[in-house]
Amino acid sequence: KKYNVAVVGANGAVGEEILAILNEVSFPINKLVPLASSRSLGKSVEFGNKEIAIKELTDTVFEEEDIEIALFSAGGSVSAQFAAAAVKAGAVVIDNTSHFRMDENIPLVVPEVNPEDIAKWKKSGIIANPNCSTIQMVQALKPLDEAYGLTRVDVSTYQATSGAGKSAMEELVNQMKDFFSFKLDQSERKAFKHQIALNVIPQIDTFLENGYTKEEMKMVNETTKIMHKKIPLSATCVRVPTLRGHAEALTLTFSQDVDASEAREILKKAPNIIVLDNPSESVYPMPAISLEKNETFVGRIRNDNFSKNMLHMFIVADNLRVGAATNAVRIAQKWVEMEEEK
Ligand code: 11C
Repeated sequence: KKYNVAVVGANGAVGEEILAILNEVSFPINKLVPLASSRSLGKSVEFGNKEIAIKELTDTVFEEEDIEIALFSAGGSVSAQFAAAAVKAGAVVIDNTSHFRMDENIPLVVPEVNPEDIAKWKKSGIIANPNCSTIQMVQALKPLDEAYGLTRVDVSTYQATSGAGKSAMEELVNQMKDFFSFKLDQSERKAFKHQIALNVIPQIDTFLENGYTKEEMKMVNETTKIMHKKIPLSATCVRVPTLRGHAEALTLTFSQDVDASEAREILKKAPNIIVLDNPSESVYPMPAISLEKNETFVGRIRNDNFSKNMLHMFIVADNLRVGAATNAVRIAQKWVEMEEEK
């Protein structure tokens, strides 16, 4: 069977990746309908070798186009306004925003970790895609939790500007240009509260009363929901002046002693994980390596110097792909597989 698929926010940073991946994996598409707000009317997107005109996102378009799968990636307020119309038209919504993630009637899925939760989609018609920094982390946590029992996670992130969208990437590039013209002090600072070129900013999203940011609490709450286990987790999320690829330094505590070489072998067998771990040859994950890749890279896997039940590692993934578009398409693939098995 082939499906009528809509991509909402088709010309955004994540939307463009969704289209590229749907094409790469030869997703069974009957008709592809790129949707965006009226501001994008007259524009088109590339799909395979074809240019497809963007249609306006309205309450009626899902019904008119007979959409069966709707991938939303245009911001939480757009999902809040239009997801219900897609569900009403009979589509399954795979939502890449934070809007529905913590709703108890809506599954939050990373296919390598909790694919079984997809079956709960019927309750609401919606499946939520987690935050980018959560997805790559839980992919690495799951096999190690199964082997050793995780009791705590401490994570510091190094997140690329694309996490904040295309305009944030442009802001970094423009600030770098301005630096070389000796006018960085006059650069626009809109996407980030501070200069991002030649700087790092220990704030992603807004602060909550507990002293953590929303991004940091997403990592806590989403991990609990995806892993079906309350794992004490503390995150420090930092924006760094890269364009693509989020990096994370993880400190993991287990209920038993753990051996780094054994953990390395476990991770090598884990789905969609690539171990890059040869420090003597300076081989380890870096954002530049992750670009346009659909795997999460893990390296610097080492025992703690003082506690036998702790491991440290460094993980990197393309936030627009693994952290967003690839995960959404993998959910769609799994959904198709499950529906067709019925
Ligand atoms: C960032 N993680 O890097 C954010 C972007 O909840 O889907 C993704 C926000 C989200 O800025």
